[in-house]
Amino acid sequence: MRITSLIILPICLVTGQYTEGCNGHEELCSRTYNNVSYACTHNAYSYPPPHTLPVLNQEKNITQQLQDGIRAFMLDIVRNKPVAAAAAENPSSLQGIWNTVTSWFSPQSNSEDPIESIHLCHESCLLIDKGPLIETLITIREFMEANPREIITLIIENVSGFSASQVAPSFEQSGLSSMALSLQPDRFSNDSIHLNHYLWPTLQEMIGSNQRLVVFMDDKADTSQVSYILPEWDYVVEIPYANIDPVEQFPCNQDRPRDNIPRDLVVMNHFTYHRTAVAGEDIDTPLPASKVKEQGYNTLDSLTKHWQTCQNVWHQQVMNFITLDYYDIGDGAIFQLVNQINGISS
Ligand SMILES: *[C@@H]1O[C@H](CO)[C@@H](O)[C@H](O)[C@H]1NC(C)=O
Ligand SMILES: *[C@@H]1O[C@H](CO)[C@@H](O)[C@H](O)[C@H]1NC(C)=O
Ligand SMILES: *[C@@H]1O[C@H](CO)[C@@H](O)[C@H](O)[C@H]1NC(C)=O
Ligand SMILES: CC(=O)N[C@H]1CO[C@H](CO)[C@@H](O)[C@@H]1O
Repeated sequence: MRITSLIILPICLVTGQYTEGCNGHEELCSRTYNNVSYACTHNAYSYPPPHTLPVLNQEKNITQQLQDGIRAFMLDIVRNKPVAAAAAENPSSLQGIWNTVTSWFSPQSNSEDPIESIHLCHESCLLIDKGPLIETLITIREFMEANPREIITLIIENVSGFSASQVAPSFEQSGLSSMALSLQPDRFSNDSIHLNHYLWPTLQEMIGSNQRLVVFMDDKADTSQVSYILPEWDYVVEIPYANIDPVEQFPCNQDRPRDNIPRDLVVMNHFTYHRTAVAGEDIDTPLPASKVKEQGYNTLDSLTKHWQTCQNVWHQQVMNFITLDYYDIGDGAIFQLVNQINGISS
């Protein structure tokens, strides 16, 4: 008897909290990947510490985000570059001066190793540096292994312009690449509306084949080199993200790419920036959590209003990635909206 309980304990530890349905709901199993809405965090890695600088977009770490139900993550990858190289960049612009100053204080790696040099940072690695991308990928891999019925999406902003081949080793060594979806040439189909229309698998198919991770990258994706790093703008459009507080009505127009051709998936950005003029230049910083709360941006009311407007603009196309700063503010409204979009009652 004692032995039985000793054996059960470790099994319990590795068993995840999400054990039924597809992304937690039976109703979603037969839906295609692009016909589902997912809760998404903007700059998912930008959580404390540091606590006080105006660079944060989240309060919770990635583990907590996963446990709370976030299923899509926007991640910025930046070269953690040697001091001299950083200082030599754009020396005359305000951004260049900023880069130079920050580079003096930034703990820099001289490594050219792709795994060591690709960090999760916001523009510069001084103010916020969440370490090598691979560390966060390992966190995600551990969650996905413990929760084998969950579908996760990564939207990577390639700030430093890494090649897909440079990014791939982090995925391979974290163990995530084996779970990443590659697209099959015979599943492309031309509808007259969407560019590159793909017959996405259902969530159940993704779970069955254990291809449960979808990776998009905004720049330099090259599927002939790395099949699972998908070019974001072939399949995804984003509505405007540069919304300056105070926002009366969040916009829904197609912002990126600006070709007015719909894609299979839509990012509904719903976060704001605080704008300060410094020496004639506008500096936009994420709105602090206290302000997000005060302005009610993350309430169900604000989110629903925005979503309804977008539904009209997008002729009922599903808003796939509901993207927030400080998703934990708003009493879980992001999850309520996602469930509503997905037609889940509770
Ligand atoms: C999306 O899912 C809903 C609910 O199952 C279904 O009615 C609708 O036809 C699906 N749309 C597409 C484009 O597959
Ligand atoms: C993430 O945050 C939670 C609290 O929200 C904490 O318990 C946990 O230790 C943190 N994990 C890591 C890896 O820092
Ligand atoms: C879709 O359109 C592209 C370009 O117009 C064409 O090359 C391709 O063969 C078409 N695919 C199908 C399945 O008809
Ligand atoms: C969104 C973003 O920062 N994209 C950058 C990716 O890398 C290229 C090449 O360096 C830049 O031109 C883009 O601005």
